[in-house]
Amino acid sequence: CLLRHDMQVALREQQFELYYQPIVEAFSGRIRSVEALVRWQHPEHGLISPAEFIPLAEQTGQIITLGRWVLRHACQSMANRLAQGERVFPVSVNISPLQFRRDGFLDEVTRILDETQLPPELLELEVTESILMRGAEQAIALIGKLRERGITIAIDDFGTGFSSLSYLRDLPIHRVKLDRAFIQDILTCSGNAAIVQGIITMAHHMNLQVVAEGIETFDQQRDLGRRQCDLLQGFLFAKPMPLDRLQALPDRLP
Ligand code: G
Ligand code: G
Ligand code: MN
Ligand code: NA
Repeated sequence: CLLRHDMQVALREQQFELYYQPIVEAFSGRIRSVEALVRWQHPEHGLISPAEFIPLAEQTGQIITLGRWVLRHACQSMANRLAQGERVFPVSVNISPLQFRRDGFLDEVTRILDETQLPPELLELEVTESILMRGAEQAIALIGKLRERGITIAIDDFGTGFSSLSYLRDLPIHRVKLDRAFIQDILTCSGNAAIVQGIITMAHHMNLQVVAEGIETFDQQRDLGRRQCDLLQGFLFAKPMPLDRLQALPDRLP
């Protein structure tokens, strides 16, 4: 498989890089954290989207090596900036279900935090509810241990899976991220607006924060603000960008 080989080369020759997208407080626009999003700068095919190569990496198992690189690189980059006295944000890293379920994931995270000296409070992990599909009890226990270490845990793409909502009650997470599919037409689709409002109300009753993804317009921002959504992310505030460009952003967006 060509891509499998290409990915091996890419890992060795550092063709991957991380972009970061700000996540802002809904009522103030203040940057509260950043999500790390991997990019592949392929020497022949140019920039390849993770939407293409993450599923492939999951099929070949290379997501384990790539995921470890992403986690280490995100932690190291933030820790370096901290050491240099620069402005830092908690960094949110996407974790594939394969990576999460693999034996030794907790040790791997612990080792990376040790080696990079990143304070655990500056690390957030984004997992999807699919981690519950096989071995929900194990997943819940692991999330509890990560949380005990001081790491923040978010459920990504919330509302798009097929799990029962009652699992939220048993998961020791900090926040949920509303999928952009619900946000896209929130102003015109009363069904999606009702789902979003229901999730926000339910999450707050469980002391969870809610992040809305894919905010592209001021009207969406205002609407989510009125619905008491806590945090917002989307092109309205900033697109994913290299770390050095984050430094140039004002405290408040847009
Ligand atoms: O950045 P972009 O919107 O193109 O990302 C497309 C998809 O790839 C999203 O679903 C995002 O969660 C996923 N993705 C981006 N970076 C990573 C990563 O480092 N690890 C994993 N597992 N998924 C990622
Ligand atoms: O699955 P996940 O939530 O990790 O995916 C994040 C992806 O969403 C990234 O690839 C990012 O580029 C994309 N994204 C972020 N903000 C917006 C937005 O406002 N509009 C659209 N269309 N995509 C966005
Ligand atoms: Mn994500
Ligand atoms: Na998402």
